[in-house]
Formats: sequence, structure tokens, C-alpha cells
Amino acid sequence: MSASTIFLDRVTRVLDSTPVHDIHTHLYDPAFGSLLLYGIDELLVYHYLVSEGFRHLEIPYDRFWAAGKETQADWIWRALFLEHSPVSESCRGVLTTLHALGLEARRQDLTSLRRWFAEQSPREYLTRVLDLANVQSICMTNSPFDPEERPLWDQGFQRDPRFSAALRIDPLLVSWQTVVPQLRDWGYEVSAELNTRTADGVRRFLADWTERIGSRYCMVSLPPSFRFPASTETAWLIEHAVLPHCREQGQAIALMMGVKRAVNPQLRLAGDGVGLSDLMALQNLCAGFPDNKFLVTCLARENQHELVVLARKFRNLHPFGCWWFTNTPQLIEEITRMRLELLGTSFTPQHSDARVLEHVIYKWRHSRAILAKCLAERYTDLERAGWQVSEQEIRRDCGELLGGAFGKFSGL
Ligand code: RAT
Ligand code: ZN
Repeated sequence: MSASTIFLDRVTRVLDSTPVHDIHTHLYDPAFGSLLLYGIDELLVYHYLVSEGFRHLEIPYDRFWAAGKETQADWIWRALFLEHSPVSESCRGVLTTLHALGLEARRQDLTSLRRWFAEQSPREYLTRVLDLANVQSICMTNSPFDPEERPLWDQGFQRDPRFSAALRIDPLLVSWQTVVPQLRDWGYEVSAELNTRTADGVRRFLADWTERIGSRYCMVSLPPSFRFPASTETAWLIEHAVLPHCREQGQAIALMMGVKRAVNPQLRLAGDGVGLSDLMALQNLCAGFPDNKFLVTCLARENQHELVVLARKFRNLHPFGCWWFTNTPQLIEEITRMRLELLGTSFTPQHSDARVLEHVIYKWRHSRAILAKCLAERYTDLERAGWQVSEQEIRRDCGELLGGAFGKFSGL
């Protein structure tokens, strides 16, 4: 057996047995009831599959959205799995998931698959799925502006310790004018005018929600047009409210850069696109605010190298994840290799972005396999350079990559 094959086996074993902290998902604590999505229909109407389904579907968008979830799932199943081979990453994900659950996609029709999921007892099923994915903790995406989740936070509930919270503030930063009346309604003294009182009001809002939900970090997704410094509401609010709030809390701000929302609004959630970000803005933030910590992922492939180089210059910058359109085997491998070669293990290679519970199974299986390959390559090269890598060192490195480095950086 070649040195690289031996390492691949060793690293695969360690990675598979190291529980991961999934630092960004769209899953919910089971207390949120129907907001925690699971089952075959949810898997099939995942927006990654919807956009692929419409490559083949000839029905009008309106008809698709007016149909029930089962009908939508039937259409997608037929278009992407029966009439064409399911070779895309999102389709393969459904198959990996069913296979891991012991279900045979070819033999069972959707009716029998639906029956199987309906028979699962939700609490035990949650544990089974997390075990299959070897996920130790799930970080949610929690928005005070979401009318579906807000009432439960207001009311309070018994938390599942496996689920932590992250405060998502997109509307605050990207559509300030629409948020002002809402904040005022909730008792915060803000005005459309950007002044000290407004900054104080926003900071109070952020502090209240950080406490209410036990948020670990603040988070925002930004369009390619984001600039900093700039005479925009977004830049002003970041500088005068969000960054001081994060410093006060000792927390990081997560910036997800490069999403073009609603490129095709007819596709709804599936209609967002990608654009090149100006990472000069990130450089200015990292240099101008050394006491703030920036967790950053970029959506454009073309931004990945600059992001990694910036992280070499600024220790208050931590790259994370292969986000959304970069969450495909080819790009995960390219990005992960680049990060390992330029940053060692001081980054977080992946998050699942799961929207449906079972997503954690395939996203982590696929990503762990690629990470194993990239890491084994690095160890093989180290041995060629005369450096023996011990089992304990492999464990340490895998622990850092699957959440340890993130925890240290974020002060958790
Ligand atoms: O990956 C996704 O599911 C996207 O729709 C987005 O939610 C993205 O991850 C985000 O957090 O904005
Ligand atoms: Zn997300």
C-alpha cells in the first residue's frame, strides 16, 4: 500500500469518528415544531433541487408554486431522478441520505418512502440522524425579523442542548428603511436618520436578542455591491452599531459575501445568484477594527484565493465553509487544498447549510471524504519531508478542522 493510501485510511477513520460542530445551518431546535423540516418531500423540494428541476420542467412557475408539496416533490423526482440520471451533487445527496438510512431509492416508490418517514418518531429520529452524520452540535440561523420563529423566542422554551443560536440580521443591514418602523414598534428609539440615538437603539436591539436567544455570533449575507468604508446605511450601521456590539459581547461577526438575491424571483428561494465581492471592503474591516473578529465565507469561486491570502495577513479573520454553489466536490477539494496549503489548520473547512434535517447526513459524508483526501495528501508530503505524523496529531488536527479552530477563534 502506498504512503498516501495508508494516510487516507487513517485520516478517514479519524475524521469519521470525530464529531463535528456544524457552525451554520437553517435547522431548528425541535421545540420549533414544524420549522424543523424532515422527510422525503422536504428533501426533494429543497431549493437546490428546485432550480435544477426547472432546467427540465415545462410547467409555469405559478403552477408549480400553487401545487402541494407532494405534487412538487413528484415532479422533481420524475424530472431529476427518473427521466434523467441524478448526477448533480444535490441529487446525489438525496441518494446518499436514503442509502445511509437503509432505504432503497430504486426499489421503493415515493409512496412507500413517504410512509417510512411518517412512521419515524421525531425525537428518536433526530438523534438517529445526528448520529449517522456524527454531528455534535447544530448552530441555527435565527432572525428576529422572521414572523414564524419570533413568537417562540418571545415566549421562551426548553432548549435542546444540541442546538445553539446565531443572530441573523440581514434586513437590518440591507433594508434599513423597512426595518425602522418595525424596531420602533418593538420599542427601540431609532429613526431613519443615522445618528447616535439610532446607533444606541440598534445596539440595544442586538444586545436584547443576543441575550434572548443565547446567540453565539451575529451573521449577515452581503451582496457583491458591498463596500466599506462607504456612505451607505449598511456601512454606517456596521461601523456604529454592529461592530461595537460584537466588541462588547466579545463575539465574532459572520459575513457571507457575494450573494445576488432574487436574480430570478419566479424561482423564489431558488432564485438567488452569485457575484464577485470586493474584498478590499473586508481588508478595510479587518485592518480598521483589529478588536473585532470576522468569520467569512465567499460565494464566488474567484474570491477564494484573495480571502485566504487576507486571512494570512489578519488574525482576526477566519475563513469558513464552502458555501452553497461552492458546495460541490470539485470546488470543496480545490478550496480546502488551497486553505490547508496557505493557512494550515487555522480555518473551518465546512458547514452544512442544512435546511432539512437529513441534509446533515449527506453534506457531512461528502465533505468528510474530501477533507480526508486533502489532509492525507498533506501528511504524505510531510512524511516525504521526514516528518512523522502521529495518530494523536491527526486527531488534534481533525478536531480543529471540525469545530475546534472555530470555537477558539470565536471565543466559545
Ligand atoms: O444555502 C442556502 O440554503 C442559501 O439559501 C442561503 O440560505 C444561505 O446559506 C444563507 O444563509 O443566506
Ligand atoms: Zn445559509
